Amino acid sequence: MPEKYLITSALPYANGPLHFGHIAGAYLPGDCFARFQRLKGSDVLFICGSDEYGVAITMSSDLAGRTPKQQVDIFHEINKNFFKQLNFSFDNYSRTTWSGHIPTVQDFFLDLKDNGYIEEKTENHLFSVKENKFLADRYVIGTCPKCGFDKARGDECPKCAASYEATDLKNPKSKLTGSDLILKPSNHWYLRFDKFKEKLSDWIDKKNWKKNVINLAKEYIKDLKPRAITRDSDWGVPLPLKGCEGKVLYVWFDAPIGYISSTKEWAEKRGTPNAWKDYWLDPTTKLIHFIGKDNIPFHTVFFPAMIMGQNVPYILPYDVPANEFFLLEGRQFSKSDGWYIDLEDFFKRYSTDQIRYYLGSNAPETADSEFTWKDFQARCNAELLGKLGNFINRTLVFTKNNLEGKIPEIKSYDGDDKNFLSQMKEAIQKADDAYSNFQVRKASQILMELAQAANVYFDIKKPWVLVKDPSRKEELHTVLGCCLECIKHLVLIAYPIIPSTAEEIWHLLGYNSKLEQLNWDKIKDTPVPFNQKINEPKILFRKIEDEEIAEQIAKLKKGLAPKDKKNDKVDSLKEQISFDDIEKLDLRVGQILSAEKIEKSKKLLKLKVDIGLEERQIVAGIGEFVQAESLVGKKVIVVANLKPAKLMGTESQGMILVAGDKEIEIPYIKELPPGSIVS
Ligand code: B3M
Ligand code: ZN
Repeated sequence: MPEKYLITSALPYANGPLHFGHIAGAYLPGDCFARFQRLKGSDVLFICGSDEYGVAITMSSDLAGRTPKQQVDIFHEINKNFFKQLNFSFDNYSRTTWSGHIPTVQDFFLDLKDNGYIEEKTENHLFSVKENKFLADRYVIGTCPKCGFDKARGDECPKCAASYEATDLKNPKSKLTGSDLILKPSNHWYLRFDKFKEKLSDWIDKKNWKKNVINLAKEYIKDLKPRAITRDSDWGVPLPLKGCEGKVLYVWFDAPIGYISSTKEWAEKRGTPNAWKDYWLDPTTKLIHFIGKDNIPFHTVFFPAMIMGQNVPYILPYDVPANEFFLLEGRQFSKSDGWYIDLEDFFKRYSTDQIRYYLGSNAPETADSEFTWKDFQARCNAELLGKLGNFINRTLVFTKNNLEGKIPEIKSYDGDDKNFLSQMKEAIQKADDAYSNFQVRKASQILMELAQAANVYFDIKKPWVLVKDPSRKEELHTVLGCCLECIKHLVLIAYPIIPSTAEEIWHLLGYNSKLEQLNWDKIKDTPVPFNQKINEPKILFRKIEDEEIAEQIAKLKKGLAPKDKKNDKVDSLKEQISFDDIEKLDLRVGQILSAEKIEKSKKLLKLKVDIGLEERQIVAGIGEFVQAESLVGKKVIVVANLKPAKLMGTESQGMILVAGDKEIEIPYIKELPPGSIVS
């Protein structure tokens, strides 16, 4: 029986675009593991999706002037596409607003309640007099009770991963208004996590997980207290009790159950609605949660306790490989601070496998690691191109030019050949171990060490000398035979990290099959067939030039520099107009329904705008300054009585108001509906 793996990557909040910082920790390692296990013949299901409830969403949608639903609709699509662009192999990418999620979560709650683990209590909660409401989670900011970090959130500390009640924070304040908070009684439902102490400790004692994961989990188990699992909000999974309107379940109660509901959605989509049980209810399934270190307590303590306390025999995690953080040139990625990589621009210049390799070879497995443009260039040029690409290219070109493009037969071996072959065997075994133990970084090192050893072998054997001497034909065949065999080994080791390049090399070696449908051990043990015709060699990786890296670094630094608020030159004022002239303008609030680039134009965006009375198509010259998707849902000021005109062949029925010309800022309307008059 093949091993069965249920692999999850943390469900990202659909409240903003993901960046490489997220990908390196909880996502790429999950994808590499899933791809490796499939190649090993395991039965694999790889699950993810958007986390769409909770304060992380409502707060960001408030700030963006959108409804929570509009917010999650936008970022679910953007993030899903980002994963597609990175060639992720999720079997399902769901969202927690999927209808099947709600009953699954509510059943958890009702079971836990029936089993005596949930109680209703009236306790003091943080209340903002100024805003006249209770504040929780990210609406509260204060000093972490554990590490003293002064910008800790109401439910968890982004610095030390501590998780607590908002009332535990020192000096709590409203995140939005900065106002002081008072304590006021309110009723909520509490999960008696304290009742799971013993069961959790016995369970975790048998685990052989990463040290930091085990240690943090144990620390939490020691100190388990009842915790509020409800919130006052209209955005979330409703509490399934009568008379509790306006109460929803806390996002960390519903989100991990999203792994189960995403699997249910997968099963429904493929027409076998019960297939999720083959994974979640089979005790031999190995459930692996790939997460960032800040999510450790929820995956190793709170979610397992919830599973233990309800009635469905769901499996508990087999392992929780939590990774550290991935930074950008020494500090956290932050779009609002200008410290980020423009992804659209990135993918115009670089390939998916270049970034996958870079993130994999630099994965923050044991300590924080970082993206630096120089290191990205060095790894792409010196390793992917200089070691791997170079060896593959010189071998294939030599085979094409001197052996009629056919795999030669190996008839005899000398010591060097044998040594080279055993290096391949050893590398494959080491890579197998590394991938099995979630060590992508190590696997990438093994890949490059083998490529380097192969280049050394090629140089020592000098096939360009052998080919000139007909009496050394057999030797020549052995050398090229060994090199081609080595390419096969490199393909296998490379596949989980750079799958499309690996498929391409596999094809260049003359195979018609798809690597992903084959088996690691079979490929390893079957020599590349004698006489197989290779395909036309081609360059696999492009060299990254110094100038383009200098340009990227300059762009990053410019993004960070404080914006010069004062214009060097302020345009002089236009001629005065009368109030009647103003009266002629019909300005309205319009909501942008869609936004797309107009082909062949750098600047123009085609917008569909709802102006209350009708839908308009407006062409705006702002494409250089904003990402089209980021406009969707926003409310802007529209000149509604401007005569229609054609811009690059596209009709524009109005104009939107923006400030600035070299750099622009768009004034957004927060509350008023489309159609409202602006005067
Ligand atoms: N969305 C937290 C985060 O993105 C959260 C993970 C949920 S996993 C069930 O950091
Ligand atoms: Zn802390």
